[in-house]
This record gives sequence, C-alpha cells and structure tokens, in this order.
Amino acid sequence: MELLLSEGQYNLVYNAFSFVIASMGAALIFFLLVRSKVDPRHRMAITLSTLVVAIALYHYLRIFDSWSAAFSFDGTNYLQDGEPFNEGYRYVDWLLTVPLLLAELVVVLKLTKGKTRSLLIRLTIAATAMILLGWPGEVSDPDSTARTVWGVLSTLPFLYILYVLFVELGRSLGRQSDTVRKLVDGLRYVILATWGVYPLAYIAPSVIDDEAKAEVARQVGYAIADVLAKPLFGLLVLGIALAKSREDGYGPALDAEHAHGDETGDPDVEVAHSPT
Ligand code: RET
Repeated sequence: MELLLSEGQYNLVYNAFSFVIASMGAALIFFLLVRSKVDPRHRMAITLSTLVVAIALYHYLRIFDSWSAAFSFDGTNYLQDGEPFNEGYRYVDWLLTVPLLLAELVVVLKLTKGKTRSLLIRLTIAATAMILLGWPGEVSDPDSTARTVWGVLSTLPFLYILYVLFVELGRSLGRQSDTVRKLVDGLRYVILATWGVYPLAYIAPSVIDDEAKAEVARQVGYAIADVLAKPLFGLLVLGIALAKSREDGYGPALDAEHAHGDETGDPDVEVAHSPT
C-alpha cells in the first residue's frame, strides 16, 4: 500500500532535509575558512571534518531530490506514488563518513604511530560492519524478524566502537593536557548521545504503529542526528585542534583567542592587535 502523508508531515521531512543541506554547506565553508588558524600539525583533523560535510552535502542534495520525486500532491495529501525513495544514499554516506569521523577523533589526539594505526584499522572495520549489517534490516519490513536480527547484528560492532572509545581511548588520555582531556571527554559523550539517535530512528517503524508518523520520525531523526554527528562534532574537534595549537604556541591560534580581548577586562570589547 502506498504511503500517505499530510501536507505538514511531508513538509516537515522536506524542511529537515533542507536544514541539513544548509548546515553542511555552511560548515563546509567555515572549516575551509578557519583552517589557517590551526597549527599545520593538527590540520589533518580539520581536513577530515571538511571531507565529511562535503560528502554529506552531496548526499543530502540527492536525498532531497529523491524525496521530492517520490511523492505527488493530490490537493490535500502527499501520496508516495512516484519513484521509490532511495534510502541507499544514507548508508553510502555513512560508509564514507563514519570511518572519517572516527579518524578525526583519533588523529587529533596525536598518539604514537602504532597506536593510531591500530585504532584506525579496528574502528574502520567495526564501522563498516555496523553499516553493512544495518542495511538489509533498514530495507526489510518494519515488523519482520529480519529487521530485528540485522539490527541486533549491527549493534555488536556499534558496542565495540563504544568500548574502544570509552575504555581503550580512556587509557591513552593520560598523556594529554587538562584542557584537551576535558574536551576529548566531552566529545566522547557527544558521540554517545548523537550516535545513539541512529538506532532509535531505525526502530521507529517497528514501535510506531502509524506508518506515516513512523516514516516522519525516522527521516527527521536521521536528519537531526546527521547535523549533530557531522558539523557539530567537527566544531568540537576544531576546538581541540585549536586548544592544542595554542598549547604549542602557534601564533594564528593565539590571535584567534585574543580576538575576544580580555585585556580590557570586558569580554564584549574587542581589542585591536598590532602585527608583531
Ligand atoms: C543502524 C542499524 C541498527 C543498529 C545500529 C545502527 C547504527 C548506526 C549508527 C550510525 C552512525 C552514523 C553516523 C553518521 C554520520 O556521519 C545502522 C542504524 C546500532 C551508529 C555517525
């Protein structure tokens, strides 16, 4: 049976996708503009953030078009009687962006070569397994056993990723400064909170009886999670890279901090700096 959405439901998803496109585009420009403020030794993390939002911008443009092409308006409601909505863009996007996001976190820490390599390999394998195992479930019937089984299988690598981030990475944090340790600690909780939204959106069709409401919840859920997990996460990683650049005495990063001039004692007053 074809899915029928009210005008409000259809537009909620349409506008959520539009919001994601604007966020990814703005983040892309921002990451390119602030790059020079970061010490070249910490720029790899910013490069990865930039790639992530660029990949997501492209995929959301396609997702947006696919959503528009899938429905027709009958004067009152939107009927899904067009081309099938292509759910695949989302999973292809994750296949590329999830390993890059994990790499962002690992490279900004500047651990030893061996440790970095081992973390990158294991996290990439786990992320790939998580997404590949989730896909067959995503496209199967909401109430089918298949959806549950693939969902559970995909959760295993997801738990492994969390284990690595919280237990293994925790042990490597001792070498970092207090500021960086606090930032990284916060970042891990941001991962937990935002990545946790994906499995919730996945189970929406199985727990919400109303088919239209379930579809809206799933699409809007994934869209919000993507904004938190990509641009917001990228901003937090940028914060870590800037903190490390300042600790290393990198001039442009120090300027970025002093632009908020504390010399006047008034945080709202900007102090002009003469070039030194
Ligand atoms: C699936 C299937 C059901 C079980 C689990 C899932 C987890 C998905 C996650 C996706 C993260 C995506 C990110 C994208 C950002 O670019 C595949 C929905 C656990 C955690 C971070």
